[in-house]
Amino acid sequence: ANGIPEDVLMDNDLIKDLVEVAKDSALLNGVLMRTKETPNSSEVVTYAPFTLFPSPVPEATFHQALAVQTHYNRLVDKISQDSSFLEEALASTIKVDDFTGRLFNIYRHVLQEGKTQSIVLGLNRSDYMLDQNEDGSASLKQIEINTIAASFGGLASHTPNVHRHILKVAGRLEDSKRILDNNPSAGLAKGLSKAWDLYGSERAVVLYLVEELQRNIFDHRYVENELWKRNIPVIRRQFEDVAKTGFLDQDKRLFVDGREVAIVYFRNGYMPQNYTEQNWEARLMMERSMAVKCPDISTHLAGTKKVQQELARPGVLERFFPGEPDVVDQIRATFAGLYTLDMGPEGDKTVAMALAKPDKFVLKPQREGGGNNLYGAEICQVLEGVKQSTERMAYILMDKVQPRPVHNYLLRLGTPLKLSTCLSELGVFGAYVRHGQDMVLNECAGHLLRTKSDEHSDGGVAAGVAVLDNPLLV
Ligand code: GSH
Repeated sequence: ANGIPEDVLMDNDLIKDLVEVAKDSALLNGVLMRTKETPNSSEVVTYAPFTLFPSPVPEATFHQALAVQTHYNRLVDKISQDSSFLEEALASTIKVDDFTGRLFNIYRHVLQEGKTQSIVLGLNRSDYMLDQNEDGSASLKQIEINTIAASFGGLASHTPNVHRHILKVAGRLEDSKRILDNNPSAGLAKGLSKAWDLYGSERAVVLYLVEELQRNIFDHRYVENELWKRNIPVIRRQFEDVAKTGFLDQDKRLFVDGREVAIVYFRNGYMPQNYTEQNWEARLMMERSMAVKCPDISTHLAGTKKVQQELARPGVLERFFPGEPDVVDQIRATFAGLYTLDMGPEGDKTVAMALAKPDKFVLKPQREGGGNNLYGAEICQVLEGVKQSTERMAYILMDKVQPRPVHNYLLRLGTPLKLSTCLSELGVFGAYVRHGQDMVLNECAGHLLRTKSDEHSDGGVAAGVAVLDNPLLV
């Protein structure tokens, strides 16, 4: 039931040759990243980190993940429109978590002022791991859903050819044929261009809201270029640029550097460190504007860990999908155990459970970008400190998903080659556009397999922990 046999993995001469071939293939296929040393220059670039071989993923769970994506799109969108749910779900969190609180203030502001734009564009990625069952089978368990800056769809469109080539050179033509096509670039661009069409102004631009250090620019460029192909103009700006040159006209149209903005595509703004006071004001101005926001503030909030945990309560999914028990079942089947840390007996029970068996759980704060979750002894340390106080409400507790480890080589600039014991995470991209009450686009936009050494408990590609991969269906 495995992917690449151990004797291939242990053939040192072959591996050495393949690594050379692999790096060149990544460069030739445009699986690229800027370097740490020159994050804002494309004069010298490197391959984006990736696995030497694709990793096995059971076919049924792979298709299950793709099939549930359009339901997740609808769920996120429904949550974003349900202000009483968001208010209740996040009430405890925003009391103690300043970042979520500030996002929530913006949300309240635009709610009071009244929404100015009826076009909603969602580009998200639902991430899963495969939990190993006792009988050897695996079940798909959602780790989280990213509703802002869901990345690596661009590069993931180009990794299949790299693995196909490596496998051929390794003498594994049949495996090579099993690598799936994947094109999230096109799927994400389809959502952006649909929303741009609906906005209805040829001159208006798509604004990529980007960070200061732009190592992952090539991932962005693939989607950007899909837009330019359709004659949709794209500009890239930072919060500071919006703060300096941005304004709303009397119809609340957003202008930045003299250009009308049809869509703000946030590839920044998901971490507290992304915000100065000035940046918070710029975010508010964009949220108040007529521009389509990807995501808008309510959709951003729908992606919080606290919302994820509230969704797992009995009856909550039914509230969002009345009369659609099949949809409820499909979504719920992907939930891991999720537990509240709110004050009261239920939260007390969660604390006791976590302290008794910390290795069975993950303690998650309301953070994005990777590397924030707590495991094992850290869970005890942190919980012992906050268990008596409302501070504990900033976290949720989740069952730790235990996937089956697989051997592979992780290729990353500056990291010595070695055989690693690896865990994979399967992401599925979703794209949707709603115009008023009508869902005018709702699609699964492709997948992203990422793999990391089991020495790291947490962290993605951007955080320098995981690397790009492809599924080999087994
Ligand atoms: N700002 C960078 C970009 O837009 O390319 C990185 C954004 C980022 O870290 N996005 C998270 C993600 O998808 C979601 S908030 N991470 C995947 C990974 O790093 O593996």
